[in-house]
Amino acid sequence: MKIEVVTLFPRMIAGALEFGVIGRAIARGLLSVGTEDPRTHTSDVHRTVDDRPYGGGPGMVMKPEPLMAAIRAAHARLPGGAPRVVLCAQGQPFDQAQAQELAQLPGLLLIAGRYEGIDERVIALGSDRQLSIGDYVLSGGELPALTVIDAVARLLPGVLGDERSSVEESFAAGLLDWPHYTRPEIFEGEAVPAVLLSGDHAGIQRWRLQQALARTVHRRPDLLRKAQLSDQARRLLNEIEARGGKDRGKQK
Ligand code: 4F9
Repeated sequence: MKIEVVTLFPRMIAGALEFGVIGRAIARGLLSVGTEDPRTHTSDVHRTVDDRPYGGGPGMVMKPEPLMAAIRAAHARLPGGAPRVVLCAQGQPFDQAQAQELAQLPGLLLIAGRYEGIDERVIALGSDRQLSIGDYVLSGGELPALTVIDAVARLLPGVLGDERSSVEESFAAGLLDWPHYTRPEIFEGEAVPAVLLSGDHAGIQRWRLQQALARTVHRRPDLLRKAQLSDQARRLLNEIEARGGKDRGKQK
């Protein structure tokens, strides 16, 4: 997959992608991420990329000409039909379903704004959709662009060990994760749940699913509406709801 990011801070993108699973995916050629800086598309001595808002008010707006030129230059390096996505708080919520959709594509263009925003005509003429990573205001679209890249990249074939992705897809898809433990068996007086030491594989799977369901019921009940639950998960969920939150305080 090829991704391009239009940004005034290309080193923010390149630097963050050097590490871990994603850094390795890029090194192995499973993914490439390029950048295009609108400042390189200016011709005045000050290399101006922003201007005052029509109508007045505080802050500056990204001016359209250099931004549009950068979008066109970056888009031309991608396979045909790559969507041009603006990261902004006004966009559609970005979620795992969106990540899965984007991960099917050969190319993706991400547009990260700075200042108070970008000229609305660039959104109309130079983008295909807008995505938000959450309801908070940031200093720019770079961290949201990196968030999208990370979520998409880990879905690409070969980026993760197959084992984890298949577990997530079928077993507890759309639920919060279950608790994890490693050695020592007792840490600061707290023991690992006995079932995890039992060697009873089916019992362990049941416990993990039960924990994932209970956490989701208590912390993010909104997620349950979208989750695709197996028959076993349905049964466990009914038991949890019948207990009526009795196990709420037990496991944070
Ligand atoms: C972008 C916030 C996407 C949330 C970009 C200021 C943003 C954002 N999701 N805030 N610039």
